Amino acid sequence: MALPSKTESLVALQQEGPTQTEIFEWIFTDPVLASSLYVNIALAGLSLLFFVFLTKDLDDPRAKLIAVSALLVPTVSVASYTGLASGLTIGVLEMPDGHAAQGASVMMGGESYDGVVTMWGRYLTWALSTPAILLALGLLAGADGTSIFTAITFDIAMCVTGLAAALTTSSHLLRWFWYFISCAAFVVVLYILLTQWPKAAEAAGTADIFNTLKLLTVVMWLGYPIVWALGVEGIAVLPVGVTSWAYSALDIVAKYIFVFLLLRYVVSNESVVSGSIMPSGAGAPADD
Ligand code: RET
Repeated sequence: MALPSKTESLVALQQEGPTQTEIFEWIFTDPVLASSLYVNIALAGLSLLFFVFLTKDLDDPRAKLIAVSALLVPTVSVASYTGLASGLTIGVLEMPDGHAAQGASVMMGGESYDGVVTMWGRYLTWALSTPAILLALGLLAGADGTSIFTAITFDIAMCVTGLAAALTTSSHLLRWFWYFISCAAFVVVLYILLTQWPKAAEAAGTADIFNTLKLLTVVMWLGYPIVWALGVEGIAVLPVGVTSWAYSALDIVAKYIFVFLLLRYVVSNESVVSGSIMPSGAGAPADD
């Protein structure tokens, strides 16, 4: 048999990671990890059906926009967890020098692969689900268009730089630098949630529900960077299955319980949230 050419050997070197099938099957070897994904696919799907049923009779355009935005959250979740469960958005990455998991390896399909399991699909799909949460919250508070836009853009920046932190393998320091940038963007989101929108909600007559949801959001969202830092991406004190369940548990409260409380309010207070689909202040007639 002919020896492999130089190009063929290079290709083989580049294809060092596990296949999707190997990852898909490996997930079932850890019941904690497997349940953290499959339980959430089921919960997201069931809550989506329930929320559609709950909001089907809404009539007011603003109430409907809040509902559609809220419905996007479990919709993205079904896709996000299916991406992870199928192995499509999970990878094995070799950590740089200085990282606690540097030199680690993982057994998949009878083969040992250098690196740690990274569930990077989570960070990617947060860039879709968290803006939907913020849009629903901002509309509920009757916030102005500029603050909604600012909260959403900084939130997307937070998710994308969090993804960059997880995927950077060249330098340990740069991983934490990305993490720091992501935290800075998170601070902007927290600032708007805690200081701007409560005033708007007061004026809109939605202060009670807004303050409940604001508290739930702030407390739950603070959990995500903590899990990142303790999990395999950060100082690696939590194993993959536990890290995954920690995110899944935060998701259950920050997404399904959050959306349920929000929609229950919107459905029974349609006249309070009613109005134009434009955020307040937009499209107002000129003063002259
Ligand atoms: C990361 C790591 C880098 C630093 C920070 C993070 C914050 C993540 C947050 C995620 C919230 C996710 C939700 C998902 C719902 O679908 C990216 C973990 C600040 C706040 C609510």
